[in-house]
Amino acid sequence: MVEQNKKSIDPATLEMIEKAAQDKVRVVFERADTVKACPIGAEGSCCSICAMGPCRVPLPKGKVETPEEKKRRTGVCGATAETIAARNFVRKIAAGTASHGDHGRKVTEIFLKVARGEAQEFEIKDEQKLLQLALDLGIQIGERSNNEIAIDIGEKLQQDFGRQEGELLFLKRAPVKRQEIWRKEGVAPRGIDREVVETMHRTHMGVDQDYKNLMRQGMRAALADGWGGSMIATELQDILFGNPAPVHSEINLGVLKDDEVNFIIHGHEPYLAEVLAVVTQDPEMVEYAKSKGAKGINLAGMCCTANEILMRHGVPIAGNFLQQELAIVTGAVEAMVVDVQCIMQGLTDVASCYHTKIITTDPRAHIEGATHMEFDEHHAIESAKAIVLAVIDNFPNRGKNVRIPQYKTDLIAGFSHETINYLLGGMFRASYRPLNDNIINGRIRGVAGVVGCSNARVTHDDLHVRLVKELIKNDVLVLQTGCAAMACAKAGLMVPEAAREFAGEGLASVCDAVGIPPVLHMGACIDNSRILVAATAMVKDGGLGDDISDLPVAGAAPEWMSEKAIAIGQYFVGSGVFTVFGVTWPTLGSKDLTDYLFKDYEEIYGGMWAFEPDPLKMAKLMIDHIDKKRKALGIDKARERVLYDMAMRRELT
Ligand code: XCC
Repeated sequence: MVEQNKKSIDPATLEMIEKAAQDKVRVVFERADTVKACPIGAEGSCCSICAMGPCRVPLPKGKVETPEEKKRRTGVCGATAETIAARNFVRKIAAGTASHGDHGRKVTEIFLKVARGEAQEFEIKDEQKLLQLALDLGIQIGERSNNEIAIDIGEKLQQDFGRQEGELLFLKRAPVKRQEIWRKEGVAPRGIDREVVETMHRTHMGVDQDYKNLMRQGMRAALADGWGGSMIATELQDILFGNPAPVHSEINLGVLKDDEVNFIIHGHEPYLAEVLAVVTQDPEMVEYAKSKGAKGINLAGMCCTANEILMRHGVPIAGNFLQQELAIVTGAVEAMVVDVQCIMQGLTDVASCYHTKIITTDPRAHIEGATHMEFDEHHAIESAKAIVLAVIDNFPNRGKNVRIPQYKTDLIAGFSHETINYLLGGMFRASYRPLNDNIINGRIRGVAGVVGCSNARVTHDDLHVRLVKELIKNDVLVLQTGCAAMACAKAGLMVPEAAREFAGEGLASVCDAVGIPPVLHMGACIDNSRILVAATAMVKDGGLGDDISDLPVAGAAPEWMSEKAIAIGQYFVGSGVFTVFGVTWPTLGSKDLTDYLFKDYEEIYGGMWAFEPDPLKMAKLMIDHIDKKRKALGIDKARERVLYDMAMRRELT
């Protein structure tokens, strides 16, 4: 149980937990106290895939197991702890890949509808990225219109979902050496859906019963996420809605307004949110809000939908995953409009204590007790307006029990791969050269991706912030997505001034020169694919080895909770990145499997998993790995450079 004052480091969150208690409203933090996590399930030792079980095969605590005892630790069918933990683990990967894959599929469908003129209220916003992608995919450009090119792109990428043979198209983007590893290991994904289906088949009772072979399929499914579903989603969203560029905004519950209609959009898929960003500014809608006594309409985001519209429109963020119910507890939210993923079912219960409406908008995600108003992309503006009107109509129902915590922080977001390229290299010679040079000369020690969720089993935001502060203090440039990015933004790490305040001298000097924060917001979790692209660009720029596994980089998800996080971690490991997770580790019930993922993987993939709940120890593991890679590259000495400070210069003259 997390102590009351240790539930979060965020003052806005703590204030609203207190208000929830006063209002006698049950929120996630309280449920986490009363619902105990199952220790056997947590270590992957419960098999529930057939009705002879569930069979529980936990690792005996406090004693060393004899080989005979280990042999007898099986389910009714004889499945070993290894097989059971591996099945559970790869099923998590399949669910994560399915979630990102289904997101990517829907983007592709909308992209095609737009190109075919069937969704006329959307248009292709980023021509440059469209043409670049056409070149990458070998699609003819010539005199053809953007829509004609887009149809070819959409149809070609759509085949990746149902492809039965061959390889996903974007695998070719990876360094050649990486592609060879995937082929040698037999883990190059064929089709996104095929890998998910095969994972489900192979984990059915009595199919694949060799944990290494199960993990091979798990790897193939995970790579189908990172280099498939997620990458397709990011690419096509950028083309359709615009490639993110640096944008200023604000974050935390303090972005809610006393005198305006507060409208929160929550979830992951950005189509409706894109339209809302425009429709809520519509003078007709603003007038309507005024007619109901409000001064205007205040759109704010939650979770990854928030990241999407932050990156492209600068829409402020109300908070991350664990703050979704707390936003309602303010009493100031007219509606929370949701799409898919990470939407707590507890929302409707909390909303019933205030005037807030929960509006579901996606046919795949209904919630009992919510109002369903389906978003129709064929009539995007009309259906968005219907939602906005319903939200405004709820403003007069706002009660007196309103308290908006007065905490919000400035941030700069919008660091897509292309933006980093321009910022580092300049408009006319965009490249990663300056980043590679600064890594080689030691000003930047390495690069870390710190991503993932918030989790009510640990102190909210605390692990993210402590880990990231430790990394930047040690000159590690940090790239972020998801709820992790929001935690660090709230802590003030995503403004350029943070470089001088928190970063080591080397990193701070580079940030000053380029004008960037030491912690870069790269978008939603689907946009972790941007980190793969950035890492590949570093390899291709030269001087840092010839594969992602040669780079002085590491990844972490210190407060992870979702199955998508496991899929993401696995595809980073499979792409050659050392990746550390906190909170809990879902294969601890099998030592053999855990050793395989933590140790043997390094031999096979050059990247491996680790588990470390303490953020400072986690930072140490990551920095040690970065230093190991620097040493292998022969650039470890560069860090011990002599700095000519003012006193030394005076001595010389
Ligand atoms: Fe969900 Fe993406 Fe996790 Fe946040 S970080 S809790 S998955 S919203 Ni993706």
